[in-house]
Amino acid sequence: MSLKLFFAPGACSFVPHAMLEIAGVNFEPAMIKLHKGEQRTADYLLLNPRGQVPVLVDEGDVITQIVAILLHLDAKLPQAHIFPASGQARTHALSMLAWMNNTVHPTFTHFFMPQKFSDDEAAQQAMRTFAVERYRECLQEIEALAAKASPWLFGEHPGAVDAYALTLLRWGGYAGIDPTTLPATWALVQRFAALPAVAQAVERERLQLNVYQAPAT
Ligand SMILES: N[C@@H](CCC(=O)N[C@@H](CS)C(=O)NCC(=O)O)C(=O)O
Repeated sequence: MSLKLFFAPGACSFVPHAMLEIAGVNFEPAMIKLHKGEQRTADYLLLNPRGQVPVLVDEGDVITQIVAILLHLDAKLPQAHIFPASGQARTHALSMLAWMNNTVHPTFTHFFMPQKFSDDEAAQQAMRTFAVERYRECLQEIEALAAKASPWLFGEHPGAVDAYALTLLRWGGYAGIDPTTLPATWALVQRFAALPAVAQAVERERLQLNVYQAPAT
């Protein structure tokens, strides 16, 4: 098996990164430094013309988009329990993953990279302010789910949705949202990060879980 994952520290690529570690398979981690623009080098654009992580290369086949990568890995590595195997739990886990990827994630992008949506500085500032409030609402929705975790968001195995919850809660810190104000998610995320396999991905990405900085008084 030849698997290579292109990831960036702290980015959404953490989700497949953590899942590959949980699966316990050999894979080649390839770090892309987004702040250095490595996603826009000619070589990387040949791989993914959209200039984004994650990219999974499986036996030479290039796969982009988190949802597709995770479904591919889930079929290939059932021992990882990336999603519940069947039934309602699987359906609802996929529904939550889709929402995280198509709504929560882009809401953060409107805060973090407003320049992708407008070249008007005043509009960018307004967008950031608006997006933070929408993002807070999204995290509160995840918090309601985390409050019912037993013990993970979708059952007995830690899965992709737990990993995405970690990434999204962590990003909230950059948006000025204190993760400890979302106690069920914060507890879940800390538990997830402490799993020995996940800790490998956290270590490789040098992730600090709580990046929130209280405003100076
Ligand atoms: N819909 C894509 C989103 C990927 C994405 O937004 N990746 C971000 C990191 S979280 C990225 O590579 N950003 C770099 C850039 O846009 O320059 C997916 O599901 O894979």
